[in-house]
Amino acid sequence: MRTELCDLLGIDYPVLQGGMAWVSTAELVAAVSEAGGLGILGSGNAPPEWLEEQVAKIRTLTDKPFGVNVMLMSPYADQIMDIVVKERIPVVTTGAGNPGKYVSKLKEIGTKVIPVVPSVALAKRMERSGVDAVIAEGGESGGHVGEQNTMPLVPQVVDAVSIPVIAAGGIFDGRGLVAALALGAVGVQMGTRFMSAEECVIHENVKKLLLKAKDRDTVITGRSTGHPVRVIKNKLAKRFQELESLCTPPEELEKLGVGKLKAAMVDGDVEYGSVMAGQVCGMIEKIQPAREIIEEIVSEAEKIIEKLSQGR
Ligand code: TUI
Repeated sequence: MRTELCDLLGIDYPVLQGGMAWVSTAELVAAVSEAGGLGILGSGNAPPEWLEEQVAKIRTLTDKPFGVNVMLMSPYADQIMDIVVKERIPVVTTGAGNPGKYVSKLKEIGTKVIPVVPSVALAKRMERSGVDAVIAEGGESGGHVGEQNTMPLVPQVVDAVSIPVIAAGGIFDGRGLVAALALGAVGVQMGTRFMSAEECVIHENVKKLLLKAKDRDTVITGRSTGHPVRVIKNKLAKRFQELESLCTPPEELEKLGVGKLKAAMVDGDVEYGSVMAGQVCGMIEKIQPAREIIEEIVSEAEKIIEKLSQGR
């Protein structure tokens, strides 16, 4: 199963692993890239030294292409981009903002630039700034979310730009991959599915929670702060909702969120930590190697395409 995305990025399958702070570290990134997808390191709010160390580790584990996700709200975003340039990272994805000011420098050194866009307007702006592709991510995804959902967003972005479009948000298996291709995307990005990978270093408590999760177990909090995030419902999410219903000032709510993603993913505090995950968490049934995840998705997609083409 090859699409133009495979040629653009030098990968075997049109499957990107979403860059997730505290979740997609060197081990997972290398495993996904070794299996023929594109592993993407989640730099979140990490300092530049952390990135250098992780990039060095990835390079000891794989020679395959990989990416770094730059979270543009990070106080270190400029320094992280400097390291990306210095290390000549093959692919950069961005989230939570407009990466326009970095594009020309990245293109100069041959890095492929692929921003996440939550709207047609930003997709068009990004195309004009010279990026290689966009990831149209719907609000079914985990973490920081836009307002549009994947099913209406992807075809509208596909119609609005001439560069390749990757679909994200709510994609879990071969059915999601085929649906994304049907909407005009050249591939998919999946985050939550890869949280169930053996190589994903998140705390056991989070993996157990994901295995138990059902379809209605996530909620979006933080709309009133301008930074809405989808998380698994727990005591922290409930507290957030209560405070938001009392019109608590955004600064106070922001304070409540500080350090909570690490508390969940690294320390395993699944009650008072921020367990960011997408709506597909209800489909997680097992922990398995990243290679098996990718092979399952691709073979399921191929079977579906064959079945559809035979009118069955
Ligand atoms: O970035 C993500 N997901 C994330 S980042 C993150 S770290 C975080 N921690 C606490 C609070 C907030 C974030 C956790 N999950 N996904 C990609 C994504 N980007 N989704 C939505 C957007 C986005 C939103 C607005 C991209 C661009 C944008 O542009 C606004 C503008 O400047 O035009």
